[in-house]
Amino acid sequence: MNLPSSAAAAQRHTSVLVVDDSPVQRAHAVQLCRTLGVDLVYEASDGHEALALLELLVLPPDLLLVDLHMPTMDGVEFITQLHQRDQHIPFLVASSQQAGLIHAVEEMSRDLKLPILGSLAKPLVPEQLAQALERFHAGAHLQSAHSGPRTLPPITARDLCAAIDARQLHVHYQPKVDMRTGIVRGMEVLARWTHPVLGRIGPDQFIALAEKEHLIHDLTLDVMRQALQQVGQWNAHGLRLGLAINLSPRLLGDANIVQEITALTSQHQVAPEQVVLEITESAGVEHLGAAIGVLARLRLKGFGLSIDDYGTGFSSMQQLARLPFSELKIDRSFVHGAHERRNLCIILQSALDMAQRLDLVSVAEGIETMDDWRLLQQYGCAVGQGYLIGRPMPGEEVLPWLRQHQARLPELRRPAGMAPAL
Ligand code: G
Ligand code: G
Ligand code: MN
Repeated sequence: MNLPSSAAAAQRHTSVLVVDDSPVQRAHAVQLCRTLGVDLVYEASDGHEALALLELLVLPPDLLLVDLHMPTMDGVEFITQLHQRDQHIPFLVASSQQAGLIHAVEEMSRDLKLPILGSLAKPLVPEQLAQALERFHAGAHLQSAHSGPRTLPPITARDLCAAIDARQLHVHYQPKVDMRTGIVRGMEVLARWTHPVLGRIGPDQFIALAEKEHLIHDLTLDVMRQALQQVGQWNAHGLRLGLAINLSPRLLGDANIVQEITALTSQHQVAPEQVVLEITESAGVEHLGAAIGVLARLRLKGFGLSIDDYGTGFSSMQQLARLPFSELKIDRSFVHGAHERRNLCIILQSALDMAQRLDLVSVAEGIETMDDWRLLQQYGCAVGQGYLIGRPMPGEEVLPWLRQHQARLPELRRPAGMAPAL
């Protein structure tokens, strides 16, 4: 066997715990680890046994190799339990299960910020295990292990309130483009906060706080004011870009919001038809009756209404049928990597099919690669958004970006021979 990395691995005194119920597979994994220079290999035949062993060991192993399908305690429960016990040992999933299931475990792990290194198909192949060990030694696990909750001083409602008053919140713009031509349809407005001490704080850290502490109203109006002012300026220069603004469902309980939003748009001479309100679903709708009324009135005034993050949580079919939406924005978890994942393709196709039947403009967010872009074009998605097209950027970068984007249109255009599937 020609294994150049084995010698390198050997110098590092690695210990591995193999968790697998099949004696044959386990023996194979143990043997491979030894061949690759791992100097201490432990074994367990299911999650319970592994947890018991880990309690006994004074020095935990550096790495776990975990099978998924095992009797009594399966691999998923095992890694979840480890997490609950605050044991953050990097692990590799080794499984003969179908790709969709393994992907789901990877996603769950990333979501929970577990130190997953990756997954290997069984039976294990020496080269792949060697590469995984190399990645481990290169510190690939450190990123996920340390990207967990940051231990910064907690942000308080007071900080946020002061920031809104002190105009520390500003906005970035991310393009939404036509998927047939690549031409820009509009810009989504995303709130940003630069704290004088803590630096940049992401909306994932302050939107939920704003919702909980009744600051979302003032925050949203501040964001809207800034964006409308910008769009008013662009309009004045003959550049007519649509605007997409995130609207928390919490705001839909307040009937005044319709009046406040329309007052702002007319003040900046922006037509409601130029604005799409993306209803995010970070918080549920409290008074559905009142919310439907507010949405209906906004729609009657001419605003577009988008259901954001479709496919996660609150955007159930029932809601879609009851609320007067004009756009369906498919969550990026169904978009990113779809070209290589059959399950995602199926979900995408059915979401796009439904959007078409309900006469909604379909939008895919989180497009990062040309492969995913082409796939969505083929499926007939109307509008696309994502890092492939453009990252969120400050207002002053939009004009230079637009000029550069112009040069990419031939590449982005739907190929002549490609007939949309829908
Ligand atoms: O770029 P990004 O990290 O900016 O945004 C993270 C999340 O925060 C997105 O889901 C977006 O919908 C939400 N978000 C960003 N800006 C606003 C805003 O002004 N209002 C609301 N309600 N949500 C926002
Ligand atoms: O849920 P909402 O549509 O409001 O989400 C916007 C969020 O998505 C922002 O945090 C933005 O920075 C992020 N985002 C936009 N495009 C991409 C992308 O292509 N990939 C990833 N991972 N995030 C993206
Ligand atoms: Mn959005």
